Amino acid sequence: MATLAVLISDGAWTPEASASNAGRHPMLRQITRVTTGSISPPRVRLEQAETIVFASDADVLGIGTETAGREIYLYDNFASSLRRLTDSGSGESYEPSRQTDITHSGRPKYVAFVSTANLHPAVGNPEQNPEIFIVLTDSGAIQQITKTGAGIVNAEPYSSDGGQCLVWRSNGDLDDNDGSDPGNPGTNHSNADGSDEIFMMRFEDNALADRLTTQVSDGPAGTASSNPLIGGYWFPRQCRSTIFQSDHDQLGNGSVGSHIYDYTKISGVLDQITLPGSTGHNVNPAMSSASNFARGPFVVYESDANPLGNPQTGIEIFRRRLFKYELLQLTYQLPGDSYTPVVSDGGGYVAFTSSSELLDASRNVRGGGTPPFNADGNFEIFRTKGRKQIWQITDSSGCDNYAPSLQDNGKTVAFLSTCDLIPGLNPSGLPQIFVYSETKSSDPQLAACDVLDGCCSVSNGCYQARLGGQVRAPNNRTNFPPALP
Ligand SMILES: [Ca+2]
Ligand SMILES: [Ca+2]
Ligand SMILES: [Ca+2]
Ligand SMILES: [Ca+2]
Repeated sequence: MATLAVLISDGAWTPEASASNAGRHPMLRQITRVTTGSISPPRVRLEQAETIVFASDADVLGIGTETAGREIYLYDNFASSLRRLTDSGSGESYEPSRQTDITHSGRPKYVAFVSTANLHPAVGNPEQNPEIFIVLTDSGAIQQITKTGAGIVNAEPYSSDGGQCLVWRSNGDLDDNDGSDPGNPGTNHSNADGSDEIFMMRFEDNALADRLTTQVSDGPAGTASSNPLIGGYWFPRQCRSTIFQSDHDQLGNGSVGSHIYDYTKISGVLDQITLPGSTGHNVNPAMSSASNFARGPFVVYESDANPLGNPQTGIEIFRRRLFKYELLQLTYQLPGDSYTPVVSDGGGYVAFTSSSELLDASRNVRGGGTPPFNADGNFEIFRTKGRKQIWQITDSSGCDNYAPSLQDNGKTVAFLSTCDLIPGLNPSGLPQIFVYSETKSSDPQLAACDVLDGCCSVSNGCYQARLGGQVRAPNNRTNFPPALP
């Protein structure tokens, strides 16, 4: 049972605790109530967090609505309505990216995903292998991006904020960039060996019809590059930087393990985000855009390496500022591990899941309770701001909170939880999607926030995040020299 329920019955939220979040009005909402099946990590739309996309085979739309395979769903975070975007027949659809934003884009909003179905017969997928598709969320029209044969696996699609580019992983041989575009010179890589590589595709027109695909990683058979992302500066919201992880030493500098790389579209150059020549398991990158003040972009990732010379503490979260060579260690605790970070534009907020005790008990903690705050070491959702502040967004035991997704201003965090965070609404402990958000006092959703509807707030007595100081690593920041040539 979630500790939150205990706190409610104890009446532990004091006016003092409420005042600690002056100007912030947190709400915690449960947006699914499935009774069977599974749900994939949610993906929050970046600018306004209007929508949350996920895949599921569960009874998302009510009892009896479970599906044979996974399908893609879109939740309207303002209207609190949910709709299914795919109908995959004998196949299934999964791994959706977030809905694209349209600021400065001229392109329609879409959601990229993987499907083994034959969703666009004019192109066709008779082999029913995993292909990349996009669904235009206003019209419902579906486009098939890849057309590959049996045995080819296309996976992990991720769209740039404005939808101009898509990156994904594939063991296919998909590059068609002849180098004639000086702003996108490409790499001349090919993939006859069928290893897992990262491909970056740019839509050349707003109708999303003309495409140019570049293979940005290059490893031999048996190696894998994965977890691609694409983004970069806010303006012009193009696809400058493709980030990915690889277990192949892409630059031949003696790196061992898994490392994170940055491909620059306008130059065709590959850089290494993690320390060149080092050993470690550096994975699960996420990337922000720059802030409006050109602070960033930032890449966050999890690592068991020890790049700052701290005592080895397991898997911790790091933040690397592109172009500045600045590395920050965001978590540090001997017990427990931290995973799957996501970062706001400008790098201010980072959310992640952790089994550690991360609030410094020697400093003032707002929001009630006494340390330790995660003595049972289950996975809780945390959010940091800079190097000083940390929120423990969930407080639970005997269940897990994981797979956070972050709005680009850092104010909305969607995540999966098997906990009964809103008392009585997840009695069977299935993975459900929850949304933590901070709103204005005038937000009508805050006024309507009712526990029976799946909404907890400070004012209805059901929710308060804890805000405290971070446990700091002895060394938590450094500037590396530019990557070796
Ligand atoms: Ca196919
Ligand atoms: Ca290859
Ligand atoms: Ca640790
Ligand atoms: Ca706990």
